Formats: sequence, structure tokens, C-alpha cells
Amino acid sequence: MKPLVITAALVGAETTREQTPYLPITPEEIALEAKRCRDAGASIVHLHVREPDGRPSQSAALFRETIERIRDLAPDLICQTSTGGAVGMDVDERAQPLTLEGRARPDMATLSTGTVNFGDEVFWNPLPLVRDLARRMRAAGIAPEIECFDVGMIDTALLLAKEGLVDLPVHFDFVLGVPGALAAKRSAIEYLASEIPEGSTFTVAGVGRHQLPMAEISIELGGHVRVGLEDNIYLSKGVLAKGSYELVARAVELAAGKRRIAEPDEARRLLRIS
Ligand code: KMH
Ligand code: ZN
Repeated sequence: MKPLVITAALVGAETTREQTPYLPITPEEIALEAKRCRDAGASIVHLHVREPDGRPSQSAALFRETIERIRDLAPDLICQTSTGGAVGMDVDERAQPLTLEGRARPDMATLSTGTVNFGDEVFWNPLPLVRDLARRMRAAGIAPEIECFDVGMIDTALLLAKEGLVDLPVHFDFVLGVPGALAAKRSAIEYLASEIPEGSTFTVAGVGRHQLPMAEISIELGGHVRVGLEDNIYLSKGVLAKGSYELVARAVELAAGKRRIAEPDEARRLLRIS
């Protein structure tokens, strides 16, 4: 059976403790949640961090503490840091996790390749900013995951490859169902998957109630999956997930008989992460 890489998006920038008491906030809470997700079948954790009061942050110090704690508890997990941060952050703020070295250096980081409506707000990614982040990732030797919230973002990734800022093949994440961006539907995944360059890989992150249905379609179509409280807080209608680990466990169930779950070392090879 073809291996399935599961990413757990543990925190995000938008989910609040008011929405769910299970959202991890401190580095210790995030690391414990990462370990639970690793045990449930995740090989990658997508990381944001929060200030002690819950505000979204891209603080290098908070990322350092979080990643070091994760490496203590789950040494083989692939740590993928956000460079999107929260809407309204500037590029230097967003790029802070890319400066980390030693044990705290992330294995991978997100690279959103276009500006997009994000609910009532705008997630601002003009080309000079995207190039700047791509250059910083390249200089740090950190593998990008191309975040596509809309179809043209694949084309922009190809432009960056032409400019020598991104190596092909590359790993994509199709984020589907953000209000104002590309909707979560099977035809969107089929189209996006048909557009990525030869040898590239993709993950699908469905937002809100679309998370598990989109994961199921991606499993069927040979893609990988991202689940977790960043994108969806419910295990089923009206039932809060007690953590991202429950959503990881659900993804494992969805894959039963169709895909085998990749361990982190295999995920590293599949997604070309050094
Ligand atoms: N919080 C969103 C505005 C990423 O992690 O790179 C951006 C985001 C994408 O979450
Ligand atoms: Zn994120």
C-alpha cells in the first residue's frame, strides 16, 4: 500500500481557547500534544506558537522552546514551522522561526505563494514578500511546503522555481475551504493534483467541517493529509476533538485498508526533507 503522511496542525493563529478548551498554548502543552499526535500516527507537526495570553506569535524564543521540547518527547517528528503567522504580521516577524539553529532548527516551513481573502481579512503575500521568505528558507536549508489557498498559487510556485528560489519537485499543501478562497471540493483537489510538477507531492488541509471529508478524498487520490485544531476543532458534528491527536487517529481510521501510515523517516524521504 502507498504510504500516507499525516500532518497535525496543532495550534494555528486563529483558533481560540474560547472555541475549544483543548487548544495547546504554552510550549509544554504544544510539545505534549505533538507527542500524542506522533503516537496516533502523525509524522509532521505544523507549528504556530502563542504568547502566554493566547495571542498568536512568531517569536523565535517561543518556537525554540517549543521545538526543543518536541525533540525531547518525539525526536523523530518532522517540525514544520509557519511563516504565515497571523494576518497583519510583517515579513520579519513571520520569518523568525527560520533563524533558529541547532536542535531548534525547523525541518520544514510553510511558504504561501499568493495573497488571498481570509474570511473578512486579507492574508497578504505579494511576490516580493514570497521571494524574500523563499530566499531565507533556502539560505537556512529548510524545505518549503507550498501553501496553496487558490489555484494560481501553484503557478507562482513554478515561477519561483524558474527564478531559482524553489527546487522542484516540491511538496504542496492544498488548503481548501477558507472563506474567500478556494472551496473544499473533490474537483478542486483533482484539478490541483493534476497541475503540480512531475514527482511533486501534495497534502490536503480541509478547513472546518471539510477537514475529514477532504482527507478521505486525498487518501483515495494518493495525496497526504493535514488535520488538527488549527483548521478544525470538531471530531464530528457538535463534538469537540479533545486534541489534534483525535483527528489524527480519525485520519488513520479513514486510511485503513487503503494506505499504510508513514513513519517520520519515510516521510522525510518521500517529501525530500534533509
Ligand atoms: N494563519 C494564516 C493567516 C501558514 O501557517 O503558513 C496563515 C497560515 C499559513 O496559517
Ligand atoms: Zn498555519
